[in-house]
Amino acid sequence: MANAVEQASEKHGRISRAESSLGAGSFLCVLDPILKLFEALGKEFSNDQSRIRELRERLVKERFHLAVLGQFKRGKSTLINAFLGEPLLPVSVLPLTSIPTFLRPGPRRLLRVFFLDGRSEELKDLSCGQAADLLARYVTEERNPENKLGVARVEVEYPSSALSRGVMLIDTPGIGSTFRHNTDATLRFLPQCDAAIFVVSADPPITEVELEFLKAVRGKMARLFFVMNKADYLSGAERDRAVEFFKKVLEKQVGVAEDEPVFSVSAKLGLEGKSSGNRMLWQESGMQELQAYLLDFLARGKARALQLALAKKALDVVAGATMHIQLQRGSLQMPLDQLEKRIRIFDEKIREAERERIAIGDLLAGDRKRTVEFLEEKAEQARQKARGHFQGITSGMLLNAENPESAEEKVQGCLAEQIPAFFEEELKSFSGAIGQRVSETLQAHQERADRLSEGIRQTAAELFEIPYHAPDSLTAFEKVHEPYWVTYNWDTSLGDLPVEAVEHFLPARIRMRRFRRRISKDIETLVVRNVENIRWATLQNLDQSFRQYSAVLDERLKVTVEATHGAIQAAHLQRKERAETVQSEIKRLEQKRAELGKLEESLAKFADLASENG
Ligand SMILES: Nc1nc2c(ncn2[C@@H]2O[C@H](COP(=O)(O)OP(=O)(O)OP(=O)(O)O)[C@@H](O)[C@H]2O)c(=O)[nH]1
Ligand SMILES: [Mg+2]
Repeated sequence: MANAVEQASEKHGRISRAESSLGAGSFLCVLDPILKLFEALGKEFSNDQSRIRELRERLVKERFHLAVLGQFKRGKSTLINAFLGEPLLPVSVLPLTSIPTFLRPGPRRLLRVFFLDGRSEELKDLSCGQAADLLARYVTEERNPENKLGVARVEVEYPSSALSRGVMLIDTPGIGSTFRHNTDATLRFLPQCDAAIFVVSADPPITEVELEFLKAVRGKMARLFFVMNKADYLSGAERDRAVEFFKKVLEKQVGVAEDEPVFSVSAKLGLEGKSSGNRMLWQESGMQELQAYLLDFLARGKARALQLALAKKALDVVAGATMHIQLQRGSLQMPLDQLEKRIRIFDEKIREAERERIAIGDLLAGDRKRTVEFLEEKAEQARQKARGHFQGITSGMLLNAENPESAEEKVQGCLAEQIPAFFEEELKSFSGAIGQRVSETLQAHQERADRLSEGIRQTAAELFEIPYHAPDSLTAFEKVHEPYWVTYNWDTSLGDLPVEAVEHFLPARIRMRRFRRRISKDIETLVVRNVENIRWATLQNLDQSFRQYSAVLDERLKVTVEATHGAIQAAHLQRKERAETVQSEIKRLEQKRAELGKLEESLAKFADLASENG
């Protein structure tokens, strides 16, 4: 393995260059002064401060996300299976993976499923076959069509050396298939990736969709690796030509460096080789070289790539803060009559934004109401289904029963046994459907809210003639989906059925009829109680999602207004009430702006390196 690492590194000679450019720990030396500077700037910058603090935490904890990306059916899942040496992830000739699947090393196989509605489920001590079957159930288009189960993501812990060094390997849904929601799932998930393996296939050559996607992805990743899969379709000479062609396209159309390696592999043969212990096949498949290169990168370049990814996010925060300072300074310097004129225009913009926020609130309330109606419909369907199911079972049991007393015991036992599994399954499909609906609804509002915040910032930038910075989106929505754990206690029996004393003296036929009536009533009670259990919990969850989302929107708008309108008004007040302090404040802001500019330059160095390597 060491040999292959050396060969691969020497051949591609890239990692060492990145490694030597910036020393270890230097990123913290930039982040910490930024934090200090925000602190010195005052509480108006506390939001910027907490965002940088979050990035710092990720850096210190070294949480590194390496995604496998590409168009559908290029062999992304097969490639990960080849690394693992086992057919864990579902693979098919049809567009398949529909949910991002996170794999990390762990002592034993374990699966965690996170649902869109915030629930999660943990399945432990699995064999490879069991884990593969469960994965197929949750993450494939075939068994979870259009994500009916409402799965947000799945995490797998897996004992494998291919996943060592604290990396989270992520299988993603293929882009560009007729299943638009799969493309959306991957696009939404991109901000969480630090680096990616971009998979194309030798046959056919790269498509327009892949190129567009690649262009969009490139700027977001600290590091991209290029893999041309399915090399077994081509002869040696054809393969070389295909790689050359791919490299040219990357260079000309995406601006990728000429010496960027492209790994030609056959994931299929690699999996065969690794799982059967056939070293020759593993080597010939090209997988050995790719794995060696990646392991070397992870050993030497992972920390760096994580820093680079975080640098980009930090640059976003710094650009926002810079705009804030510039607004403050501009408002202090501008002739007073001009400032007041602009404030009047801006006041109007803020009032308009507030009206828009109210309109969004109304739409949100309408959507909540419609989602609750949808939930009620689903609850009714669940009641009908449960009624049909349990009455079907009991009437089958009662059909041949001769003695009501022994039938009663059997029916009760059977209900107690079947109810938990039936309602667990119902809960999954029920809250899955609601979770999906809530997620889609809130996503639409997210875009509206983004436009609202952007409009305010843009107006401020235009009015005060400072450069405009478009902020990163998607942060508000992610926060809404914090997972939680729930254990349900299903109602399985009503205790002893009340039997009237007189009943013992009635003929068996009549006792049976009475018993049937009673059991039917009791099934109804059990169905209503258990469905209510699901309905109530889902309704709470739904309400919480809408409430939290609304609060996040308000907070976001408040932060934007404070950083623009608030900054300008504070400057105006200072000029009116403490005119003598204005000059020293301008000086202080200029000094802070200069300091922040220097720190921004250092951050940009990290980001530049990222795009150079990407
Ligand atoms: N001949 C050949 N077939 C391969 C290779 N890798 C994958 N395949 C086949 O290509 C098909 C798609 O593979 P998957 O791994 O499911 O592809 P994917 O990119 O994960 O697909 P989506 O999840 O739909 O995006 C399957 O039939 C695989 O067996 C390879 O190296 N050679
Ligand atoms: Mg797949």
